[in-house]
Amino acid sequence: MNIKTLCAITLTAISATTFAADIPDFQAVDVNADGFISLEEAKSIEGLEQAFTMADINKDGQLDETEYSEISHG
Ligand SMILES: [Ca+2]
Ligand SMILES: [Ca+2]
Repeated sequence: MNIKTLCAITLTAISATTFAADIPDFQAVDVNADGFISLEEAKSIEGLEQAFTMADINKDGQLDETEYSEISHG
């Protein structure tokens, strides 16, 4: 493993930890209370837009509570 790879892994770990600590409750992000977080709703949370695609496991373009908990609780 070279130093560049190590740095990238470390940075990813740090940002993931920081993000998990700051993430609000599902209900707080689901503004229209339809049980899903849309990309529009995700945009209001700093960092969530970037994590959105990765977190959307079933690729339906929305995050359900299970998918959201994956990023909010690690
Ligand atoms: Ca919603
Ligand atoms: Ca989804």
